[in-house]
Amino acid sequence: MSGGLYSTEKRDFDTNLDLTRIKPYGDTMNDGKIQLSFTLPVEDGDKSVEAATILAKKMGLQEPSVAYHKALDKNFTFFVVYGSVEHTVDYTDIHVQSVDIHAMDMEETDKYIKENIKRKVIVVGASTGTDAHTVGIDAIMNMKGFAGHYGLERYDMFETYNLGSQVPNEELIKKAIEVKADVLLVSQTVTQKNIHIQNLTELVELLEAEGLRDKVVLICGGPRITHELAKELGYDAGFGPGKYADDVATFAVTEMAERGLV
Ligand code: B12
Repeated sequence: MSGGLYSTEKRDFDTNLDLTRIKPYGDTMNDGKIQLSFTLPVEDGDKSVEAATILAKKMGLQEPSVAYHKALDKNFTFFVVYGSVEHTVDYTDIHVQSVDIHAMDMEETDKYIKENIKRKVIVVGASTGTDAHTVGIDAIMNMKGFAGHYGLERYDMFETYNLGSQVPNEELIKKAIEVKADVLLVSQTVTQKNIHIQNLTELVELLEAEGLRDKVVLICGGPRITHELAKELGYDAGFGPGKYADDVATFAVTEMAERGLV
């Protein structure tokens, strides 16, 4: 995207910008200003404000100031701290793996399926493990879709099964076998204690044990899922925020056609 927000070319609106040494932007270029929030397990008051300031200094923030603090209850206080970071990042030296496709729209994808797969594509999706967040998987699958992008249920050429949330991996696999799924969609929102890695890895292992891994297109998604992480965990692709049914549908059907899963 030449000249766009993510361009690595020199931008001319601020001559102080050096993409080999970027810093957070607050009010002026390179001021390094950031804001962070956290909770301390102590009573609200001058002493806990000082504790928050010391903590921010120890984290490397220059001139930290507590902009906001509020008692959550007697023994817990929430803080918002402002300060500057010294560190810089060489933006020109960053290379990330992402799904490199031009997303087709709904009509184009339906046409692609009719011409290349010649039957309906069967999709089973769920939020797995203990994860109760459904909005992400619904955004991809539901008829009405999300942010102006229709979900897979609306496509003529997808047959979809959205199993909802807190679905054990075994149940997802059982459904996949029952309906002869071509594509499995897994949503993981909660990442505390790396529970998403555990759930996602377990699913790959179970699919391998059932001899199913190579027979399906396996896709995961969620707010902290990157394509790189998904590939590392043995998935075909991973989609995070800003990705919609169009991206997922395009990837799934082109992957099926390329792998001869027709
Ligand atoms: C709504 C919500 C809830 C609701 C969920 C209701 C529901 N039916 O979904 C309720 C209240 C139940 C809930 C509960 C909890 N929540 Co909650 N919740 C949220 C909240 C506010 C919004 C999430 C959301 O709907 N986002 C909108 C969707 C559209 O975004 P998305 O999921 O990222 O989806 C997009 C992409 O990621 C991608 N995508 C997502 N899934 C998939 C799947 C596939 C296959 C593909 C291809 C793409 C894809 O496509 C989507 C569209 O672009 C977030 C905070 C926030 N503002 O994000 C916290 C948040 C996710 N929750 C959090 C937590 C901690 C919890 C609880 C543990 C709280 C508690 N202590 O009880 C519980 C967990 C319950 C459980 N067992 O899972 C944390 C997670 C922190 C972490 N890193 O793990 C967050 C970030 C809040 C926070 N700041 O602490 N939560």
